[in-house]
Amino acid sequence: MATTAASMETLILKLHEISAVKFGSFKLKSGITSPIYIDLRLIVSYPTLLTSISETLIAAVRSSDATFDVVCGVPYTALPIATVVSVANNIPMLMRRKEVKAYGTAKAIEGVFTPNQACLIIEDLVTSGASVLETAAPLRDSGLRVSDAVVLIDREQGGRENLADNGIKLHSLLKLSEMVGVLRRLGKVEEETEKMVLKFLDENKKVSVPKVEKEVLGVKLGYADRAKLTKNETGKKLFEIMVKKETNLCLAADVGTAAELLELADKVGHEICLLKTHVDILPDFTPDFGSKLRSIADKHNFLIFEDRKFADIGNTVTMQYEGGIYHILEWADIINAHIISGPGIVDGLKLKGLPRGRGLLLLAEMSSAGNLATGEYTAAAAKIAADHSDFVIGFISVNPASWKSGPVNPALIHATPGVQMVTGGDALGQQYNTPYSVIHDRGSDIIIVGRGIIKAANPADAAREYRIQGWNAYLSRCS
Ligand code: S5P
Repeated sequence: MATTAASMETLILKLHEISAVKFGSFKLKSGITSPIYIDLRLIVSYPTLLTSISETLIAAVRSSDATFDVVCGVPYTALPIATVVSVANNIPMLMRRKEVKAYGTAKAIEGVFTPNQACLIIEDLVTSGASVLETAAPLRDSGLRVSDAVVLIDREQGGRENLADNGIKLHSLLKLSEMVGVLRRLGKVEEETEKMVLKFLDENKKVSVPKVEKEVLGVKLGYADRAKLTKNETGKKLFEIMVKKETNLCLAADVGTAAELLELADKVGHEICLLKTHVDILPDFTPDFGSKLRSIADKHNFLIFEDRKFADIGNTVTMQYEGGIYHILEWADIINAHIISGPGIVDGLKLKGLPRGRGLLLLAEMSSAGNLATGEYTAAAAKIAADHSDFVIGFISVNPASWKSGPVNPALIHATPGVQMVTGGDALGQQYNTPYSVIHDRGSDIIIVGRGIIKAANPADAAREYRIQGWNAYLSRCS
């Protein structure tokens, strides 16, 4: 069915007739007072109207370039609309559970789907776009692609832009101003009222995503809550250590010898949640290195992260992880991998690591100038992580707040290298940001600091300073 101006007018008139469009003074969910209120919950009582809204919505999406395999309505008002769309067009539907606590678990989405299917979100009304994002987040966490949302009414208050920032294109049937214009033309509202609504819209063009909804999206969830969402035992333990020791500092222990490394680990162990090694730079490595480091880690309660940056095919990395002279699997709680070779690398590492309760970080971004881990590559890392959330505990990332694929499952952790007290870089392309900017502005969780600590006159004092700065940045992000 093509959407004609006449059919839109009929729809608007009908909505007005059933009092789904009200004029007066209304307090909205976002806190602002509006001279117009739209209540589309009523449409369940008017099956013909519900059918015609559903037909019009699907026609609008079909005339665009959007493609999708399944639909999902934003609970609750859009659920009947999505159901009618699904039944009338034989498109499978998914349901998002609204309970916040179920978020991030397999039960967050009801229905049958396969990873990488595209899901069209259906919504009745968009203001800030927060409700659509709340539904998009668990769909994406479950491995679905979400790039389009269709809505009956766009209140023109920043929703389109907020969704675009999160990689979702908004298809709207009606803009609020157009709707009021039609009602005015047909004599249903006074000129005065129309002016008031237009003035209100002009003054409230941008409604930011409200705080409470950011919390639902995981932006403001604390480490303690996120520990509860984590399926992987190492990921959970990491969050718990961070909370217990009040530290989000990872030491990059890039020192010259194993002896120095063990000494440093013991000196700064109480300040850190994680100690990162490059075991292949240690000339005095011996087979008991792992157990020695392990006992220091147990003494100070930190985890060990071997920054091996696996990059080969699945079969090869299983051998590199377990064998050779380093036997990384034996002593490292956490390892990391590039995704250049595709998801098979995760399957390979998981084969060995998961039975031992280990965790994997994916390199989604890098800190060095001119690196190629950007855009689509970063989005692919997010997708692989969502598909393997039993073993992948998070990412090496640089600016997760800017990811076009939107917020990831809050169970996943972000660890960011390239951190010093002042911005800058080294002579070989490393780029530094401050602890505050990494944790507060860029939405990361862990600062990875190497030379900022190990080259300091007193590494233990420097580690303490980084810990305090990193933790305060986290606290200010939460408040
Ligand atoms: O993109 C990256 C990824 C990593 S893991 N950029 C990095 O710098 N790293 C590692 O973080 C790097 O190998 C080094 O061990 C540490 C940064 O050290 P710093 O001395 O520059 O703080």
